[in-house]
Parts: sequence; structure tokens; C-alpha cells
Amino acid sequence: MTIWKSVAISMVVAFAGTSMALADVVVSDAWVRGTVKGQTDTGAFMTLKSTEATQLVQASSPIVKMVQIHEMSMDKGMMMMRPVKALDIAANTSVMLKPGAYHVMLMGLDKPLSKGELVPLQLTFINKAGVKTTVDVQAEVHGLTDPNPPMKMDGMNMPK
Ligand SMILES: [Cu+2]
Repeated sequence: MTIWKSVAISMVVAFAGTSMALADVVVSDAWVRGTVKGQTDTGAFMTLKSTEATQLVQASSPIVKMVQIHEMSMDKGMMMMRPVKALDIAANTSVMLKPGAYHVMLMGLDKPLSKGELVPLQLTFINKAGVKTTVDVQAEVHGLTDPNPPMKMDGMNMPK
């Protein structure tokens, strides 16, 4: 009886290891656009990839009051952005969050973000089975004059 019991336990452990591997979400190239004095909002950008279909449902950071997942689209010739509840990520397909497209919106900064600073971000994903995965990343702040500059925030039509 003792032997069977230990076999059963090791099978449970192996199964838990397998399900964690299935929900493997990789966040790469995370960066945040630097800000100037008085600017309270900025965008965080990154590449998301998952071994199974999942959704980015939440993001948070201790340095801001609120974080939202935003999408951008053209409306009457203006770039508009609006919050989305979830961002779909297909299995083994990279989804790029980039200026002018999906981004993580950091809202309510206390102080400007300078080039080279690291911004802690926590991203929450939920797969189709309802299993939650959280990924912590340190996103590096890029300067305003870096090559491939992100879109200017003041060009966006943000509801105040
Ligand atoms: Cu936004």
C-alpha cells in the first residue's frame, strides 16, 4: 500500500508540472516610453507569446495609479485609443504591443520616467480553461529621442 501511495503522489507532481508548461507565456522586449515633466501617462510595449491560446486580461505596476490594456484605431482621421477587456493571443503566435497598436497604458505617474529606468509590470493571462498565469517583467524605459520613436502621446485623443 505504501508503494502505491508514493506512486500516486509522484504522478500528481508530474501532472502539475505538465499543466504549468502548457500555460507558458513568454514576455519579451518589454519597454516603456520615457516621459517629460508633467506627463502622467505613457505606454508600455512588448512581445507576447504563449504555448497555448490565452488572453492578456490585466496589467499592473506599482509606479502608477492605474494600468489599462489599450487598442488604437483611426476614427475620423484621429488616432483614438480605448481600453479593451482582453487581448487574444493565439497559440505559438507572437503578438506585438507597439506604438500605434495594442499597448499597456500606464496612467497616473508621480514623476517622469528617464531612459534606462526599469518599470516593474505584472501581466495576468487567463487561458480557455480559466487557468490564470501571471508574468512579472522589468520594462526598460526608452528615451524620447531613441531610434524608431514611439507615437507622441499628445497626438492621441484621450478622454480627460
Ligand atoms: Cu493608451
